[in-house]
Amino acid sequence: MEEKKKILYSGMQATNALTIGNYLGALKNWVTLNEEYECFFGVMDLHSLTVRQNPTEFRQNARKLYALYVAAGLDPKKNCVYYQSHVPAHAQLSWILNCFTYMGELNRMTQFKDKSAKHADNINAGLFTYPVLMAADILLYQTDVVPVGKDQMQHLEITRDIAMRFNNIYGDVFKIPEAYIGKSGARIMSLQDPTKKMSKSDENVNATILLTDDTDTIIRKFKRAVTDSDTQVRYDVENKPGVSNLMDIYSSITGKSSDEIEAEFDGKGYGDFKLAVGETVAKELAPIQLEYERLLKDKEYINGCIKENDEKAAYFANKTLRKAMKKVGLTEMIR
Ligand code: ATP
Ligand code: LTN
Repeated sequence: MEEKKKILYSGMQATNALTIGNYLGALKNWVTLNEEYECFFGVMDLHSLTVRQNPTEFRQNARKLYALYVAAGLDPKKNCVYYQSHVPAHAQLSWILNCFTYMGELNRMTQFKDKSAKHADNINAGLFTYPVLMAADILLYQTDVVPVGKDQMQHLEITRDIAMRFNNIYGDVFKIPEAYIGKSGARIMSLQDPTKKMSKSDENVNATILLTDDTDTIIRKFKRAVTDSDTQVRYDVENKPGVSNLMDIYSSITGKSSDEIEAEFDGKGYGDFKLAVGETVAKELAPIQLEYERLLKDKEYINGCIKENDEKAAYFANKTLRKAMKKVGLTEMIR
């Protein structure tokens, strides 16, 4: 008998355009996992509301994120690629789980502290309960594994704590999810300040490579990338963070080790190296960009995929939601 595939869940917020950090650190890995697991990938638009959005741009960004997921290789016929806000069970379970989460736990979340400092004029309750919604996302699908970056580990821990607390009272309602740490786990740094992570909300356009940047822009940005006064291509995060970051980027795409990269550019200057990194990234992104542009125009296909997968997600999510509602003693609807 064929073994049942394990369930994988992940997603990204639909804010701003994606960078190669999002791609190399998350999306590219998801693509490699989608044969092995039964996958759910959400456009996390409810989470984006924790920061004030321009409604028109926000709607477009969500659509673009969906198209990028698909263009990068998440086949919506094989994976459930859907919109979080289209499945009301997320908000419903989130409310229930809020009542099983302590203020003290949420107060410890570093992302909450960071984001409150960054958006001091809008420290809303959604920002505070963000991890509870994330817990609902994951738990609704009886998820086995969640590929997340280091920055999200704390949120996965709280998800596990909430699930165990609930299960201890009501029996096995939720599967306890595990983190999936990717093989490379590359953390891509800013091209302008290689001690800071590359972030899609960075205001300096030269700090990030967007997935939608054209070849000339990509090569120009790499040329301007901050390095050091040395000339040797050598991996040394401490003393040569800029060069090491470029090596990480190059390695994530080519699969070459740092020794191989050092040998390849031995005796050559930073100019040659930066050009090679730029060309490699541009070549990797070109087919994705082509497919992305095509998909954005093919409204009918994308709409069909969204509808189909929203329904599929809702079917699974509602099963868990109904179970949780029954366990806590909410009265079932009369049909
Ligand atoms: P923002 O700047 O809006 O906070 P972000 O660029 O940091 O966003 P997130 O939406 O927080 O991105 O993350 C989406 C996914 O991309 C997560 O899985 C995260 O771990 C991954 N990711 C984000 N930035 C990087 C990076 N620089 N290197 C590797 N992975 C990254
Ligand atoms: N918080 C995550 C996005 C996110 C997510 C999730 C990731 C929301 N819900 C569930 C994995 C599983 C982020 O900002 N990267």
